[in-house]
Amino acid sequence: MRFATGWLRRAAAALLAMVPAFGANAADYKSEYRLSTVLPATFAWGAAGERWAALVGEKTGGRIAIKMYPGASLVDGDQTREFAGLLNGTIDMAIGSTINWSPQVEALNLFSLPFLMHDFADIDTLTRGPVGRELFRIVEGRGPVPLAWGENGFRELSNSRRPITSPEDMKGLKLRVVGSPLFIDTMASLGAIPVELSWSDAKPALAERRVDGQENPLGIFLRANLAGLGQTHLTLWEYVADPLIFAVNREVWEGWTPADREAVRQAAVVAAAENVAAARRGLEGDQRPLLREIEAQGVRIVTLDVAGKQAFRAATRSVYDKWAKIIGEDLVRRAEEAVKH
Ligand code: X2X
Repeated sequence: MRFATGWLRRAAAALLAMVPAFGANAADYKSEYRLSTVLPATFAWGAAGERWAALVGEKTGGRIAIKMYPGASLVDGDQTREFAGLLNGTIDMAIGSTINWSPQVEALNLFSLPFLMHDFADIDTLTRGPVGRELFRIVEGRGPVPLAWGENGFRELSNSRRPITSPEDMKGLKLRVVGSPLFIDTMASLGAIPVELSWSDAKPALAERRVDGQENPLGIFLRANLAGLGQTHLTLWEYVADPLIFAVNREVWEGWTPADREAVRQAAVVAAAENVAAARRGLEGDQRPLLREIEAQGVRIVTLDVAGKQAFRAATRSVYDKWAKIIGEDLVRRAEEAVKH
């Protein structure tokens, strides 16, 4: 450019340096960025956190040093406040469950609509397609920068009392749930008594038989040894699944150079893809070897077929309809269309 010579160019550079997005300077980086997860590295979720941190360290030559805080410890273990922490800067980065964030981001209740998704392919269709992009726009509109979808998994039902094959079997069972009031509605519609507890409170409550049952992905059921806490009946019903979101606090993000942001994003994409694979390990195909491991812990497994699930679907239909309105009917209809078999 003809005029952009000498003092003019220097003045422009000085001006740009005053704008934080352009002036991000590695010298101003924090010595530690705090990454929140609910589960520790012995679970696929926490392992994903460690992996994300390690990859970011590698890709940024150690400029961005991340420390993982499992147990949602940055918000005193109250996982439903994790999103708020990510907004107000108590948390710099998180791998958060859509369930735990849904009290603040109502659209994320989508994945908790009973029996919306049937299989892993359905989860992928939603997270990797236009619905997932719309949800990221919604999260981003609230502040945090979402980077990639990970996975906790389909949530299966366990209890210490009896095999559950129909909604009648759930009558009067005290079931631990977390997060959104949607779970309270769902369990109540099935005749159970929902009890809201964070994960850290759930295990002692199960051990002391203050609650009869819970729902969680099978990898968690196995590795947390819930069978050892008396959870010896398991029903495979795939009623909801919770994808995880890799995200960064907005101010933290804007404080990084564009190259470092790109490094963090790429690291999230790699760690998230590995996380999805790890969350599904042993649960794909006909054999599903993880089920044998669970049975070896002394657990009796009931597998519901399509007809078996139908009674649960019918019993929870009014909850589905009520929450479709809260989530946004348009988004729900688009999701339904995308996973139609
Ligand atoms: O608390 C749970 O059940 C867990 C670990 O699965 C979540 O954070 C949603």
